[in-house]
Amino acid sequence: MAEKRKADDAEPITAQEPKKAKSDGTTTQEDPHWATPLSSFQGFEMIKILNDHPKNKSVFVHGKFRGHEEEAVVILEKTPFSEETLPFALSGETKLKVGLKNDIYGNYHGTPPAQVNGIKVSVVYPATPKHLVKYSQQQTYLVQETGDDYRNITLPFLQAEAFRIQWVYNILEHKQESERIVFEDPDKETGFILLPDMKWDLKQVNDLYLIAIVHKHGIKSLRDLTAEHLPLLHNILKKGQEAIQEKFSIPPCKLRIYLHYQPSYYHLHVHFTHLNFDAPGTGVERAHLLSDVIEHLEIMPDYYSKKTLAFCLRENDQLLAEFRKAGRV
Ligand code: GTA
Repeated sequence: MAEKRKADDAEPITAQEPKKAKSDGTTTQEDPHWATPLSSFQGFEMIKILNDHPKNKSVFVHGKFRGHEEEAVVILEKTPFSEETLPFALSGETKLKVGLKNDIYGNYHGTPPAQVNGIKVSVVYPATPKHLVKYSQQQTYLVQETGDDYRNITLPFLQAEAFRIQWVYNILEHKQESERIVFEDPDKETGFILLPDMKWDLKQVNDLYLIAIVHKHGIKSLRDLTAEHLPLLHNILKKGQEAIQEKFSIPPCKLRIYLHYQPSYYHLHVHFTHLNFDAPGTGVERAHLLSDVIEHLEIMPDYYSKKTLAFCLRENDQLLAEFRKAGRV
């Protein structure tokens, strides 16, 4: 019998005991049906397009699998070209259908061979109502959160409503994605794991996206950082840059290294993206460069408990309702 997850994804963000998970991704009879990796979209029934980004060539779809009650969010994204795959695209195997031919100008519809025709697929299954809100197109509003707003409005809300971070514990305990780890410093205070972000398919370095997840538990976000965390932050910056240079030959001057505020997952992590890649969440209302964070804490040890931080909230975001209730938006 399939295990039914709570409709609400909420889980306390502190002091939770990580649940057990298998390291090899295999499943057993007792596992819920959704624990098995998908091999196709057989039986998928689309309910709604939640969001659509023609510029990024991605679409966010809400759906279900026939015969199962859990809902899913599927993200489909066309992948960039790379130097390695271009020879396959520009070969006799790519069939061309002429759309327009005028003097020296031509437009065609091309059907390239399978190896260059892949799409990136991300699936959240079972998806909760909070995931549907997160991936839906909505009006956004800029909020100016003071230190007091954080303590009085945001923090109590987070403690009750944050997204599950079981996936983070699975990585830190080498129960999942261990084969993908690029670098690990196991120190309990200053250590971290650097690995490819879920959004990167590792096919080409021009959209490189890695995350460094700290080993230390209990640092929820930028707001919790003080000068006490400077050794941790310096360590992530230095060793993260070195590891990326060594493994992907990308120098520090080609990396954008930042934290999100607000993040979606309240266990401290740092994003490393290629400077040429316009990754989601790099706008001034969300991304905080790690080098700036370090400098702010060096100048003022409790900077982030005092600083007013701006971020966007979406119309259906419960936190926006809390800010409205408090007359802060
Ligand atoms: N390796 O299991 C995981 C995993 N999960 C569950 C999340 N991440 C994971 N990485 C690994 N394994 O960059 C990654 C996320 C994200 C980071 C958490 O951890 O990909 P954050 O806490 O600051 O949260 O970072 P963030 O950035 O909001 O999360 P997310 O999911 O990236 O959403 C941000 C927005 O980006 C979304 O609202 C959506 O508009 C867009 N987006 C999300 N996923 C995709 C996608 N696959 N393709 C395109 N756009 C996307």
